[in-house]
Amino acid sequence: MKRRIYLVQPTYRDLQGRLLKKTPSLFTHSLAIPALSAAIPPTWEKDYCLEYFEDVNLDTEAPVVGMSCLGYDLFRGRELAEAFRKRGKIVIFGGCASEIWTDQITSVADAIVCGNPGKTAVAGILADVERGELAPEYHCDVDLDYPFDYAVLQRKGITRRIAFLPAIASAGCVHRCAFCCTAAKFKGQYYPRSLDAVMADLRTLRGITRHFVFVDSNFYVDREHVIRLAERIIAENLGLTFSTECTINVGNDPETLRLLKRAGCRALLIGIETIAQGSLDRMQKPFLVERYREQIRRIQEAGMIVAGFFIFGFDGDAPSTVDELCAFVHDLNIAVPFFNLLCPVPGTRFYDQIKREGRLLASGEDSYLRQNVIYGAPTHRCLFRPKRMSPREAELAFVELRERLSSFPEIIRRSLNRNLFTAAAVFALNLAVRRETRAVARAIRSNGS
Ligand code: B12
Ligand code: SF4
Repeated sequence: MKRRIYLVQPTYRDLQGRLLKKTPSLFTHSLAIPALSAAIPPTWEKDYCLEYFEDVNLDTEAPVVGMSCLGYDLFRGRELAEAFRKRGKIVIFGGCASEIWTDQITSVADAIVCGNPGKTAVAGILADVERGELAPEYHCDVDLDYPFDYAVLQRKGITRRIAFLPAIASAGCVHRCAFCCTAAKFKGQYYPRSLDAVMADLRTLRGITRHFVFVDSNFYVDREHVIRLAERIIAENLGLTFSTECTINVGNDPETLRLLKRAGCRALLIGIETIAQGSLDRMQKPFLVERYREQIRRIQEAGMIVAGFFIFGFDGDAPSTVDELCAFVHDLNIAVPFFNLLCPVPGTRFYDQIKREGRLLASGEDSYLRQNVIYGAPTHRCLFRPKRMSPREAELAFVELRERLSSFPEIIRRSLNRNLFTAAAVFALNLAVRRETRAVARAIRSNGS
C-alpha cells in the first residue's frame, strides 16, 4: 500500500449546519497536527488540512487519514470520517475530544488513539496499518520530547491568521477539577516536556514571530521545570515575549514570577473560575479564594498582566452573582476576563454528577452545536439545571455579565497600561471578546430555551 497519510483537523458546524471558516482570526492554534507531522516516519508522505483555513480534499490519494478533534469539531470529524470511509480510506482518530467522547466515533473510526504518541508509537501504529493489523484502540504514553513541525502552520498564510502562535512545555495537570477536560484525559498526571525540544521549537518560532503563547493546560505544576525553562530562555536571549495559562498559586512564588518576566512572559492567563469558595470546593479545585487578591497583586507587581478564565453557573451562583463578579474583575484590574457558562462536557466527572442527579438537559449533538455561534465561541448555553436559577435565567445573566464587562469604558480602563504594545494587545483581545459577546447575546436573545 502507498505510504501516505492525510492529517485533518476539522472545523465546527453551527446549529444551522454552516461550516465556520476563516474569520475571525484565531487567538492561537492547536499543536496536534504540527506534533503528529513531526512524529510520522520519513518513509511516509504527508498532506494536511486545517479545515478552518482550507477545504478538505475527500479525494486525497492518501489511503490513511489521521483525524484530530479537540472539542465539538468531533461531530464534523465523524461526518468527514464517513465520507472518507466510503472512499475506502482508513480513518484513525485522536485528540482530546476523540479520547474522552469515544462513543460518538466508534462507528466511523478504524482506530482511536489515546494519549500523546511520539515517534515510536506513531511508527508502530502505521506499521500495523501496513500489515493490515490495525487495532481498534491504542493507549499511548505521553511523548512530546521532539521538535514539532511548524511548517504545517506556515502554509497558505495561515500564520497571519493566528494572533499568537503556540508552543508547549508540558502536558496534563496534577489537579483533577471535576469540570475539566484535561483532568478527564490525564487523571491527575503531569508530564514535563524535554527542555531541548521546547527550546528547539522556540528557535523555530523566532524565525516566524516575536510573540507566542504556551498552550500548556497548567504551566505552573513543576516549579523546577519552569525555572530551568525560564533560565534557558533568558540565556539564549531569543527576544520573544509570551503568555501562558496557569493556576493562581504562581502568585505565591515571587522568584519564579521574576524569572518569567525576565524570560519574556507578559501575561498570565489564570483559571480563577469563581470567587465563591464553596463552588471551588465542590469542583475539587484546591485553591483559596481569600488569597486571590494577594496572589493577583503579586503577579501584577512582577510586571505581568493577569487575564482571567471564569465560569458562571455554579450551584452557588444566582443572577445577583453578576454584580459580585463585575466588581471583582474591576477592582483587581483583570486585563482580559474570559467567561464561560458551566458546561457538562461528556467524559468529565461534572457531567457524570449532573446526569446522576437528573439535571442534564443536553440531549445530544445538537445541544453542543448550539455553542458554536462563531468559531471557538465561549460556552454559553445552559445544558443542565443549576440550583439557584433556571437555565434561561443563567443564560440571560451570563449575557448581562459579559456585556457589562465588555462595555467600551470598561475595555478602555482595562487596556490602559504603561507599555504601548501590551496596551494595544489587551485592547485588541478585549475587542475580540466583545465581538464574541455580541454574537452570543444575539443567539441567546433570539432563541429562548
Ligand atoms: C489551542 C486550543 C484551542 C484553540 C483551537 C484552535 C484550533 N483551530 O486549533 C481554540 C482557542 C479555538 C480552542 C477552543 C476551544 N477549546 Co480548546 N484548547 C486548546 C489547547 C489550549 C491547546 C491544544 C494543543 O495544542 N494541545 C497540545 C497538543 C500537542 O496536544 P493534543 O491536541 O492533545 O494532541 C496530541 C494528542 O491528543 C494526539 N492526537 C491529537 N490528534 C490526533 C490525531 C491522530 C490521528 C492521532 C494518532 C493522535 C492525535 O497526538 C497529539 C500530539 O501529542 C487545549 C489545552 C491543551 N493543552 O491541550 C484546549 C482544549 C483542547 N480546549 C478545550 C475546550 C473546552 C475548548 C472550547 C470548548 C472552549 C470554550 N468554549 O471556550 C473551545 C472549543 C470550541 C468548540 N466549539 O468546540 C478543552 C477540551 C475540549 C473538549 N474535549 O471538549 C481543552 C483540553 C482545555 C481544557 N482543559 O478544558 N481551543
Ligand atoms: S487546575 Fe486547570 S488544568 Fe488542572 S485540572 Fe484544574 S482546571 Fe484543569
